[in-house]
Amino acid sequence: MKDRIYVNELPQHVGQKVTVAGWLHNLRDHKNFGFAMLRDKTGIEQVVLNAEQLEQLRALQLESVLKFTGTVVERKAKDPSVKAVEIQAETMEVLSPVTTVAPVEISKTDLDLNLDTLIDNRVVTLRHPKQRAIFRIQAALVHGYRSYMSKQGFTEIFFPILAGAASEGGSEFFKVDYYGREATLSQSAQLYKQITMGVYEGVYGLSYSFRAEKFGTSRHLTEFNQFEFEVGFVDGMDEVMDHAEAAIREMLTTVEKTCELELKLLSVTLPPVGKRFPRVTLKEALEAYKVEGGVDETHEPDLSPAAERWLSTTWGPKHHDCGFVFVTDYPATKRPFYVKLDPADPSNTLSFDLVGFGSEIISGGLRVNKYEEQIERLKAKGLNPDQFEDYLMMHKFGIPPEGGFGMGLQRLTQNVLGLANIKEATIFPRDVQRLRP
Ligand code: AMO
Repeated sequence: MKDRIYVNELPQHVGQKVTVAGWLHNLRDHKNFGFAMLRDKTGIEQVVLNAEQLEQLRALQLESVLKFTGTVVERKAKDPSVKAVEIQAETMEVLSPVTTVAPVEISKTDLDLNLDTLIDNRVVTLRHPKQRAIFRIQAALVHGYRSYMSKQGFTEIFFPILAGAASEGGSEFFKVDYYGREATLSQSAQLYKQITMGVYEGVYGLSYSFRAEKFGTSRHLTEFNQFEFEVGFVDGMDEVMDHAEAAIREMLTTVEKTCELELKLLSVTLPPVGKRFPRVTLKEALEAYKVEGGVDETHEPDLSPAAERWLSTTWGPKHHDCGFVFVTDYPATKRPFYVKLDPADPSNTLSFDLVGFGSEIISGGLRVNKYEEQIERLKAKGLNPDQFEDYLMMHKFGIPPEGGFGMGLQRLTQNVLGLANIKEATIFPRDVQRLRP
C-alpha cells in the first residue's frame, strides 16, 4: 500500500499527516468521540475518532480492516521515558468489514484459553500479540541457523517429503497412496543428507518430519520440522557437537538482537549458555542424577523425561551456568541403523543428544560410512538391505567419515520460551486427533 507507514514508525512522524492501516483491535466508545486501537504487524496504536467515524465503527465488529489518514500528535504516556503518540483521524476507510463477533476476545492482555480452544480458533488467536511473538521468535531462530550454516560455506538442501522407505527404522510412518503404489511420508532427511556427503561435505536444511506413533505427550507432534545438518571428513564427534553448539549460540543471539520486544512481551529470559556446553556420557549423566538428583535410573538405557529436565534446568545451570547439556555414548540398542558403533565397545555408539532447557532438542552422531558395515547394521536391526538400495549405493561409491544431527524446530522453540506444550510452539499443530485448522 503506497504511502502507508507502520505503527512502530509513528513516533518519528509527530506533527505530520500519515496513512496507517490494520485491524480494529479494540474500540473505546466515549459517546461523542472514541478511540480505535489499530493493530498492524508492528504493534498497536490509538486513533482518535470523531463522532461520525465512531458511529460507522459501532456498526462493525473488532478485526475489521481499516485505513486511516490523520495527523500524528504526542500524548501523555504511562511510562514517561516512552514517547507516546496517537493519530487524530481525518479520513477512515473500511477495507474489510467484520460483522461476526470473534469467538475469543483477543484484545485482552492474556488469552487465558485452554490449548484446544486456542488451537481450534487459531485463525483468530494467532492475531494476539503474544501468539504472534512466539512465531516471530521461531522465525529468528531459523534465520540464525541459516546464517551460521551459510557462513561455514555449507550448502542448503531441500529434501523430499515423499519417500519409498522409512529412514528411522521401525513401523512408525504414514503411508500414502502414490499412484496405486505405497509411499511413506519422510520421518527425517537422514538418508538424503548422508547421500549428499558424496558431494558437498557440509549441508543443512529445514526438513519436514512425520512420525506416526500415537503420541499423547507435551513434547511430540506427528508433523514437525528439523534443522538438518551433516558434515564430512570429520575427526570425531566433537566436531559435530561444536557445530551444533555454535549454531545454537548464533540462533539465540539472533533472537536477542531482533526480537527484543517479543521477548519482553512474553516475559522470557533466554536460557543461560555458559562458556561451553558441558559434554557428559549417558552413564555420567545418570550417575549425577542418582547422586545429586536423588533418583536412581542408572540401570536405564536412556534418559527419562524427568532426568532430561533435571540435567538441563538444574545440573547444567548449577555447574556450568548452561541450560544445554550434550549427552554422549548411547547403547546400540537405542540408536538407529545408520549410527556408528564405538570401535572400542560395539555395544556402544558414537552418538549424542543435546538436552536443551527441559528436554532433548537434538539427536546426532557419527554415521556408518562403509558398505559392508552398513549391511551388517541393517541386518542387526532386522531391516532388509534390499529396501535400502539407493542409500547403500552411496556407501559403495565413497563416503568420507561423517556425522551430523537433527534438531527439532518446535521442540527448541518450546524449551527456549518455556512453553508447557509443544503445540504452543507450532503454528498449525497436527497430533493424533487434530488435522485442523
Ligand atoms: P530424532 O528422531 O531423535 O533423530 O529427531 C531429532 C529431533 O527432532 C525432534 N523430534 C520431534 N519433535 C516433535 N515431535 C516429535 N515427534 C519429534 N521427534 C523428534 C527432537 C529430536 O531431538 N535423523 C535423526 C537425527 C540425526 O541423527 O541427524 C533423527 O531424526 O528435537
